[in-house]
Amino acid sequence: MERTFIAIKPDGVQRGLIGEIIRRFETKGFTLVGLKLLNVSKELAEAHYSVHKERPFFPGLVEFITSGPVVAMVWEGDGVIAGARKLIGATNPLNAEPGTIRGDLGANIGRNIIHGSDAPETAQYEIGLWFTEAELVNWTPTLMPWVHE
Ligand code: IDP
Ligand code: MG
Repeated sequence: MERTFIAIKPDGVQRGLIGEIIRRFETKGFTLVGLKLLNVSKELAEAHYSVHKERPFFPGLVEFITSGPVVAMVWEGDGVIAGARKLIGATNPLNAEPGTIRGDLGANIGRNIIHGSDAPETAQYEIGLWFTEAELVNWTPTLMPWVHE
């Protein structure tokens, strides 16, 4: 089963969107296997966004992600990496389709509410960066036969 790393950024937490966002992943049929609320250190933020370290928005991005609590999650499911990106929508909420999290809930690229891994290698790196193995729960929801044939 595929796993992906999802984070509700400080704007999503401050705006009271935690429940709304988790609901969308749950009702889609993905399985929550890791969850924690934390203040992100500068080191973790820089490691998480290391691919963007040469970009002009990098310092502001690190400052933003460390500015308040973040909800870090791991979700599991068939095709969950690409599927979560679909639920999340385009990076700029102004271009994100209605029906997506960013399309429905966001209005600015610097406040786009949520992060999702963009590929299998990224998901593996990010899950290992944010969670220990002991923090991840292996379980199968009893409703699974009604989600997957
Ligand atoms: P993604 O979050 O959709 O994968 P990335 O291109 O990986 O988008 O960028 C990572 C994050 O960096 C974005 O979610 C957003 O918070 C921030 N970001 C990206 N481009 C810009 C920009 O042009 N201005 C400000 N922030 C940006
Ligand atoms: Mg990205």
